[in-house]
Amino acid sequence: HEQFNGIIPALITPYGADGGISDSVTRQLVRHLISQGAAGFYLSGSTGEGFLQSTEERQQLLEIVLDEVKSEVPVIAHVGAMDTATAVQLTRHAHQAGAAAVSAVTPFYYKHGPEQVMRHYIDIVEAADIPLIAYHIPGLTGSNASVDFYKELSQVDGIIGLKFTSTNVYEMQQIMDSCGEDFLVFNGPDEICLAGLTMGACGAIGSTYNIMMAPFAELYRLFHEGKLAEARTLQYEVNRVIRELLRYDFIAFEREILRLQGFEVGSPRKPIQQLIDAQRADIYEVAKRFSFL
Ligand code: SI3
Repeated sequence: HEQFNGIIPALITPYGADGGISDSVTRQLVRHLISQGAAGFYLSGSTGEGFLQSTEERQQLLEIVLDEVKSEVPVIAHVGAMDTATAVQLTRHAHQAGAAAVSAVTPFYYKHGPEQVMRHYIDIVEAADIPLIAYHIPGLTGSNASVDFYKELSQVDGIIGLKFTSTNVYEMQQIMDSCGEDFLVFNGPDEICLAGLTMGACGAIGSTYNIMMAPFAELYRLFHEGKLAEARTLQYEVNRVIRELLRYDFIAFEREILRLQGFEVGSPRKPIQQLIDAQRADIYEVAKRFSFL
C-alpha cells in the first residue's frame, strides 16, 4: 500500500450558490492542492461535512474528484455513518466509482460495545473489494476504542490502516507497535503532524492542509530527508496559524481563508458557525499577517 503516504487534505467540500456541491470549484481546489503537493484526498470526513450531506451528495463529490484527479493521487472516500447500511451502500459505490480506499469513523451517537463496532467494520469491508482505513476520532464520536481493539481490527483482511485523530501520541505508538509494520497509521491532528511522523505515521490526513498545503508538503519532505530542525521550524510556523484558527470553528475559518484566496467554496452548512462581518474582518487580518494573501 505504498501509494498511501504524504500529506492528504481532508477536503473542504465546495458548495455553490444553490447550496449544492459545486462541480467547478471542487475541480479548481483539487487541482490547486495537487499543484501544491497534495498526496491524495480524503472526502466527506469531518472537514468535508460528510455528516451534513446526503448519501447522494457524498457519492456525487467522490465522482467529481475522481474525474478531476484521474489516477494522479489516491482518493479515499469517507463512508462512515451512524448506521451500517449507509456505510455499506457508500462503500459499494466508492468501489464502483474507482476510489483507492474507503474510511469510516467508529459508529457514533448510540453507545456500542466493541463487538458491535467490530461487526460494523467487518460488514463494510465485506461489502466490496476495496481497502478500508478505520477512523479513530474520540473527540467527535465519543468512542474511545482501545489499543487491543485496533490490534484485533488490524487482523481483519482488507482493513489496511487507521486514521488516528487524537493528540495522544503514546497511544498512537502503542497501536503501531501492536498492529505491526504493514498496518498504516495516518496522523490526524495537524498541530502534531511532525510528532506523528516521527513516531511512525505513514502520512497525515487533516483539515488545515486545505489552506497550508505547501508548508506541510515541505515539512513532510524535510522529515524524510532527516532535516528535523527545519521540519520543526515549519511545524511551529503552521501552529501559529492553527492557534488563530482554533478561536473559530475550524471549517468556518478555513472556508473564509479559501474564499480570500479565490476559491468560492461557500459557507459551511448549519449548524456550523456562520461568520459575521466582524469575524471575517478579523480572519482577513490573520490572513494578511500570515501571508495567505
Ligand atoms: O476527517 C477529517 O476531516 C479530518 O481529517 C479531521 C482532522 O484530523 C482534524 N481534526 C479535527 C478534530 O477536526 C484536524 O485536521 C484538525 O482540524 C486540525 O488539526 C486543527 O485542530
